[in-house]
Amino acid sequence: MILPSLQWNDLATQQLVRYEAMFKLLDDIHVIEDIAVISQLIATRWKYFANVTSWRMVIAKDGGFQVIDGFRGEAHLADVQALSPWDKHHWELQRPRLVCGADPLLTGPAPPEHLAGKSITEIQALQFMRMGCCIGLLSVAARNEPFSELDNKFIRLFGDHFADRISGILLRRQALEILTTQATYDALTGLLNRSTIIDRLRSQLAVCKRTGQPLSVILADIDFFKVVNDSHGHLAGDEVLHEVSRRLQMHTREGDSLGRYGGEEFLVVLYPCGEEDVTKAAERFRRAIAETSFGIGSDPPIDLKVTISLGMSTTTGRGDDGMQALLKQVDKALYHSKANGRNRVTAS
Ligand code: GH3
Ligand code: MG
Ligand code: MG
Repeated sequence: MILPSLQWNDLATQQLVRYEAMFKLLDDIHVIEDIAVISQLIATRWKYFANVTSWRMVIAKDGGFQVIDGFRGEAHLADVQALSPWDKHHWELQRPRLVCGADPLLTGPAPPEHLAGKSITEIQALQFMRMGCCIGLLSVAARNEPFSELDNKFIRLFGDHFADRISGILLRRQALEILTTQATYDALTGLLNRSTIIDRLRSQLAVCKRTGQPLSVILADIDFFKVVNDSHGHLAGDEVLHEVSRRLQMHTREGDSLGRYGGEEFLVVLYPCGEEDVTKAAERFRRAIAETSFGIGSDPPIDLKVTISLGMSTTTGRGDDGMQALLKQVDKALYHSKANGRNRVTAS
């Protein structure tokens, strides 16, 4: 009579230890945001609560997939655009599948190399479905003996959390990237937006003050832009803005910054760049717009002559003159270009 109760106790204790190992790992991965670190922890500790020797987790990511392979206590991560035949087959199957080593029904694609081999007895492929879509696929291999009932429970429970954790991190990253892009770039032109180009100017000015190397700014404004809107409509105006931006960007040196400063105004921050070089750059910008006419719209495209007026200013960072003073100067120079006939460059 004593023996069965002892066996029961042993089993219960063993089960408890395995549960604790799993929940400890769940706790640990819950506070980590780095997918590589999470994967490494899992690769080291999965064996403490289930007979899983090697595994692969596939998660949808940015139109492709993140593939995490675990074997011999190591995790390996890769981003792929297309799934391997095994993963594709099971991703699309959308129902769990158990493949036994000696399974006469073992048809279909071969498993990944690290999930195969003589001592592997079974492979489970589990899909994780959310709102009717597959978000993840877990393939796990058992060595020496088949998965027990308890293994199956642990694998499903843990795999579910694992898939949610990784896809949650990927989704948050994606959302953050979108927000950062929206906060940095102007939606119409794709150039840096006003606040970002001003931030760039502020930080470059700080470097200029430290090094004493000259910094220059160019302010460009499209001439008679209101007429474009009034004569051809706002959409045509938007197309002109887009094309002006593209041409200015093409002629902006790497390391310099170009942003949409206002409606039809553009600010270029050039560093390091002295008076001689900024004059050449401003002329380059002016010609890039004025020398080739714009084909706007289609059916048929309207041929538009577009010009810009520019102001430029250079500082060596000496004295107390800050960013506002520099912006004021360059604005004044632009005003002179406008007053003196437009389609020209003026230095302050
Ligand atoms: P000037 O040569 O003196 O600069 O004349 P202008 O007509 O270019 O200048 P004004 O300030 O009178 O008009 C600027 C116009 O730019 C008015 C405004 O509706 C237009 N604008 C500003 N932002 C946008 C935009 O995002 N899209 C379009 N289509 N037009 C815009
Ligand atoms: Mg204008
Ligand atoms: Mg303007």
